[in-house]
Amino acid sequence: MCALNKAMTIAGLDVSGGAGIAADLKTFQALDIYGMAALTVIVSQNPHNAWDHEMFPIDISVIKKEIDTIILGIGIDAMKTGMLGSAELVQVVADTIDKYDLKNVVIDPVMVCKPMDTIMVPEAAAAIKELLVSRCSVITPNIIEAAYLADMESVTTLDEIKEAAARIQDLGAEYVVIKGGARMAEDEAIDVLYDGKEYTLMSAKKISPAYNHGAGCTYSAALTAGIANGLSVIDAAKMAKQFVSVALKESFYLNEYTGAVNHCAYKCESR
Ligand code: PXL
Repeated sequence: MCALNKAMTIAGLDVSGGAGIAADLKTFQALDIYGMAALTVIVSQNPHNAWDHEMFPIDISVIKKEIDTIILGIGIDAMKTGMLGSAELVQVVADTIDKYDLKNVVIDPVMVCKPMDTIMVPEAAAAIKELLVSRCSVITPNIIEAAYLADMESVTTLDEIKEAAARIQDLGAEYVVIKGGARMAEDEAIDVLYDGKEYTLMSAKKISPAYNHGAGCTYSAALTAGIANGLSVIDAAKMAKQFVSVALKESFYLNEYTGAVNHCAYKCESR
């Protein structure tokens, strides 16, 4: 066996295992990446109260130590962010990118969580727009997050997605991938990648997966893994689209409130 390439996620723990660092590390493993995680917040779900989500932030001083362990202690080929949860932590991530001159940085803005479509922590969202968009290689908003970042009323059609991608790229992101997904108006689930010059459309048949919890995290983790393994951003985005489409197709029941996308399905399919 040879050594694996390495990736870091700075994200929250979804205790139910479907989203956040759980999705990221499972996806890294499935794509032959050695994954490491700096934990930002614990999200637990209450089985006695309709799966109500509760958030428990980790102290910023602890998160800084986690990041140092990974970056100074080991080193990475690529990184991603997920739920950061506070403007203060967004600033720490921005400073970390600058201090270590990090490349291959994927920002998954995680401003909304299904089934809600409202921005969870407005100050953190504003900080992501101000501090992280211009520091990343790729940003991967869904259409709600894209509308926020692009300052548009709504983003649902393909033309609106392209307009939003151009506006976000203008804020300084090298590449923008807007995950059209099930929320978009078209018949297909289309992801739009924009590099400032050309649009690349990645389309999949819109399936009605049984469960889609964690799909966004899984997509951006697969993209990060592809980049960590040396793929171009465009090839990594195409592979990530495949990875998440298969994971959605093979999603499965966990309990009466939720189910999971299947992080093993892509590997099984390509065997
Ligand atoms: O899917 C968004 C998301 C990201 N990160 C964590 C979450 C969720 C949604 O529940 O819990 C930790």
